[in-house]
Amino acid sequence: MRTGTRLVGFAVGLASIFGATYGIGRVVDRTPVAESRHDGGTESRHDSAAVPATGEGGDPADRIPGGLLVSDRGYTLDPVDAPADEFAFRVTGPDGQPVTQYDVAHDKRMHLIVVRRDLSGFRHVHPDLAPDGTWRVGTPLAGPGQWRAFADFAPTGGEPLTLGVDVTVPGELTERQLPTPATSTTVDGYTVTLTGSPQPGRTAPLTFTVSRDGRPVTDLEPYLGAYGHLVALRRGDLAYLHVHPDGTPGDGRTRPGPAVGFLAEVPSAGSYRLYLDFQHGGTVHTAEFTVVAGTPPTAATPPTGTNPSGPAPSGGAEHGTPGHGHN
Ligand SMILES: [Cu+2]
Repeated sequence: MRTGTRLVGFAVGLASIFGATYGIGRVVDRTPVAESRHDGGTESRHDSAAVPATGEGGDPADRIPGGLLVSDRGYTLDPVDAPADEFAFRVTGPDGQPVTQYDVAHDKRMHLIVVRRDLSGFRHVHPDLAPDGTWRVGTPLAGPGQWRAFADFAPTGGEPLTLGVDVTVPGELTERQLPTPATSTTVDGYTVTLTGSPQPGRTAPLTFTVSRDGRPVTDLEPYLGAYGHLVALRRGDLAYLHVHPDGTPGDGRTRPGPAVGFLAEVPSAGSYRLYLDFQHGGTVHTAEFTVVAGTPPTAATPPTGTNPSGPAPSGGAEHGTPGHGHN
């Protein structure tokens, strides 16, 4: 464990709650901060680079879902000290040096996802790379808690990777219950409904339908090269699944809403939290759903038939309600 002098005292309360995790606070700075720069990079697209680094091959690490390892295939996620309003990290490569060359995937060279261990507080941001290999972004950590930070990237010359690290933000912790499974949610005035159900070990379609004020939204804007960007996290260990859209803008068949389709495969039965980023009106919105994998697919009811009065439990999900704690 790293030295975390600012965690003294705070760690006492957390230790009993998160016995299996380790916290790091502001780690000791080891490198002078280089001036951050915006760099669009080469905008080569990697839509076809959909294969996660894990999940194939004979290496034991290949069978582990993404995001569970802080170090994999010689690459290590390494948070560095930063001002309170920033989050900063590096990725060190097989040679022990910070990686400075990254391929663009989904329009960006680095996708940073953060979420509390209780699956609240999800943010998906894009840091800026300094010449010395330090990534910096205005901190996405919205308050106290035990957070997980995922770096989703493809080092030039290497395979795509998602590494994860725990980060503790000191303060009074209020653990949130995982919302119950539902097929409809609202965010920023939009109603998003979900049809389909993730199935362990095989690919299943997930379709999100976006409406606003009772009308289908048909002018979604491309975000990260798609009309939606979906991350799924497994309850219990926060295994990370970056799910890829079924179709891309301009391919002749993919329309800008109201439906946004994905093909998803989850590694096991259990509860997952889905985070759908979509852009409309120049703003990115995130719709969140709790789903239980391993239950029969929900009926493909048209979105207009959805009860707007609130989250309706999906059929067959009752035995997977939060609090069961099986994984
Ligand atoms: Cu991203």
